Amino acid sequence: MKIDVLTLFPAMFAGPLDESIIKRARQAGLLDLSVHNLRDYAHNRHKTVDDRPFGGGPGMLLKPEPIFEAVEKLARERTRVILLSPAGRTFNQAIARELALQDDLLLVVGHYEGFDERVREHLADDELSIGDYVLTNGALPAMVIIDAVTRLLPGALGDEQSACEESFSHGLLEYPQYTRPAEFRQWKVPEVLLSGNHAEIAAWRAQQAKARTWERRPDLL
Ligand code: 4FV
Repeated sequence: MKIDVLTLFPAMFAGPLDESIIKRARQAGLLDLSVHNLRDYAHNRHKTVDDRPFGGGPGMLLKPEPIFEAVEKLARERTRVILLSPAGRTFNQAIARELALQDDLLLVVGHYEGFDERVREHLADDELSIGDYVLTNGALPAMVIIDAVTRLLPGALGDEQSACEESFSHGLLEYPQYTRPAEFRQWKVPEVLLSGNHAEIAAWRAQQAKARTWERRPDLL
């Protein structure tokens, strides 16, 4: 998969995407990730990428010209251009699975008060929000999406099993899990998990996942 990121803070992407599973996926060629500086597509003396909103109001907006020039240079035929902003559809595991089937994503990171509307109307294929709260900039949302999508790429996770046994994989929260010691400070691991009876273990886990989802996230049911 190829992912390009267009942002005013390329340096923020160094670190979180250079470790562990994402690092291995990049080294294994499963993910080809490139981060581009939007300011490189602003050509006046001050490399201006933002301006005041018409009609007044607080803050600055990202200008259309640098974004259109960058996207038209970086995007290929099958590239899916995605804006990151609080006004987007809320990202979730189903959307992560959807994006993991694409070959090519171009993530346009929001900054300041957001985008000139013509970017949304004439350039974006999709718009995603990682949640109903306002961040200082869209770099973290882009990293969240890159992480959630990359781990779904075939071969990215060591043991394939784990991607399908986790929260949201069946629309439920994950069942409780335990590891050694079987007794810690008099707190014992549920007997059924020590029984070796896989049918009973699977039934207990399914019941626990439903109960936990009902208690904490009935909206998922
Ligand atoms: C955001 C979100 C988000 C809004 C102002 C960046 C900030 C600044 N992006 N999901 N929540 N963006 O808060 O995606 O432009």
